[in-house]
Amino acid sequence: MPDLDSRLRPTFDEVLRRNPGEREFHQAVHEVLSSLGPVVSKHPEYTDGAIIRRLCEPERQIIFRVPWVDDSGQVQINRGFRVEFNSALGPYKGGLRFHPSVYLGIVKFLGFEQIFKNSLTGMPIGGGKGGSDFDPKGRSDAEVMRFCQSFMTELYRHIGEYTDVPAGDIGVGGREIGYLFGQYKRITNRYESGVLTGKGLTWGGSQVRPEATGYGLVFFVDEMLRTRGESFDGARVVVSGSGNVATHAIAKVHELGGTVVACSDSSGYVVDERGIDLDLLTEIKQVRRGRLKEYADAAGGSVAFVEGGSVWDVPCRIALPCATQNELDADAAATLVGHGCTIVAEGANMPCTPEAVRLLESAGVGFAPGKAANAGGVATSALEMQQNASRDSWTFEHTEERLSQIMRGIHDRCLETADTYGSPNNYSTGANVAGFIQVADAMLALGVI
Ligand code: NDP
Ligand code: 2IT
Repeated sequence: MPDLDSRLRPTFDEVLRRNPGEREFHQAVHEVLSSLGPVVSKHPEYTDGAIIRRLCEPERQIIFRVPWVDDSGQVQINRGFRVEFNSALGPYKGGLRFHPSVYLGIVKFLGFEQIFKNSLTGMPIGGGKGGSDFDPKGRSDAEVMRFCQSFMTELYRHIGEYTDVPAGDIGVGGREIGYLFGQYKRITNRYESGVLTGKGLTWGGSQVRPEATGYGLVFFVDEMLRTRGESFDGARVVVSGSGNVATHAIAKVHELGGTVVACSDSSGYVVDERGIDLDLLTEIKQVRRGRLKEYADAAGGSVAFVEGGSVWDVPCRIALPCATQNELDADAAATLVGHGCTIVAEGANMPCTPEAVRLLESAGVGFAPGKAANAGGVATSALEMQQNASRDSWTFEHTEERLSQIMRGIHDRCLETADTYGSPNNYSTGANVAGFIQVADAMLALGVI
């Protein structure tokens, strides 16, 4: 990792010492600190008040056992997490991830990113994240329900509409939020809609929340294109993943005139030169919870499934990584550059390795970091909280317009801040600095807590 400003190095060393083995958390902290040198030069009060040191230490970390009984009567034990990272701007807010790779380092990296992302949205939400090493793949609905009920039986005491408001992430969608909300309601005897977001439309959910992260990502890229005098019209796009974020990103790219020619899952990728057929993809991945290979089997003809390959080998002008952390490394970045890619925007959280980001930026590729480009999901969660608090529900059109304005606002704020802090056109610097300053100022105002 390249060296940090000498005033920030001791803070990073402290993070390394206090959080041994949490590689992804170290990576996320380093990435933010690497932008803050010019900020501490301009604002010594942030170092004097130990703001950055405090930001790197979660306010609260909860780890718990999640026992449940599978369909064959066996007792299964998973580990549950909720890291309540920072509440200077509002109640902790961030998703829950159910994936076998989840451990404290993943939850902390996601919670840390969430602080700055949520700040960038301009909404009153702090940062948190949670999840479990539970693997929903191949589990029946009844097993997922029993797991969610057991998970909430511990989590309920830590959350609340004014305290901490979880939502979905990898492996957690509408089905899981339903089971979680049901158990919360039962235990507390409260219909507290604002305690979770990503709810169904008939029980307190918001229009556009399922679509929001993918749509928001594409609105952000549309704005990047506009600053270059370009548009999605005729653009060849590659998206990784085929879950919630990927699916809705594909839909919006197609609506704006681009063509997504490839997408992936953890087993491989498909190339469909006619453009990914969203109805087919949704039926296989979201409805049947099947594998992407079935897309190629069903589409037949010229559609290829490449088992175990890298989707970044497929030439494109715009690349949208929407699967998971560190999925796009320096080799993939070099391949993209070689193929003439001009924009990489992160729908996932931290999908590009630091080496990939350096390579892309030095090659002049427009790079949008996740904490800015994928903020549409949590921003629409905040709109869901707003609707719950006022017992109102807005139309699809109104909510999508709000999302679009928020994403275009984040885009402009990144560029203006990058300019002010001496890194014109650098979206990473803009996002880190703009996200940081708002939280830092609130922390200063609230005293040493
Ligand atoms: P889903 O569970 O709906 O989809 C995840 C997709 O990524 C699947 O296609 C999955 O493949 C693939 N994937 C997951 N883990 C891996 C892995 N280790 N290697 C390769 N592929 C993998 O999750 P989401 O779409 O909600 O989340 C995707 C990303 O977007 C995550 O980084 C998440 O943190 C981020 N994000 C999500 C938001 C939301 O609102 N949902 C908001 C902002 C960011 P398979 O089916 O084979 O597992
Ligand atoms: O990473 C993210 O921003 C999310 N998974 C969404 C969080 C939320 O609270 O909607």
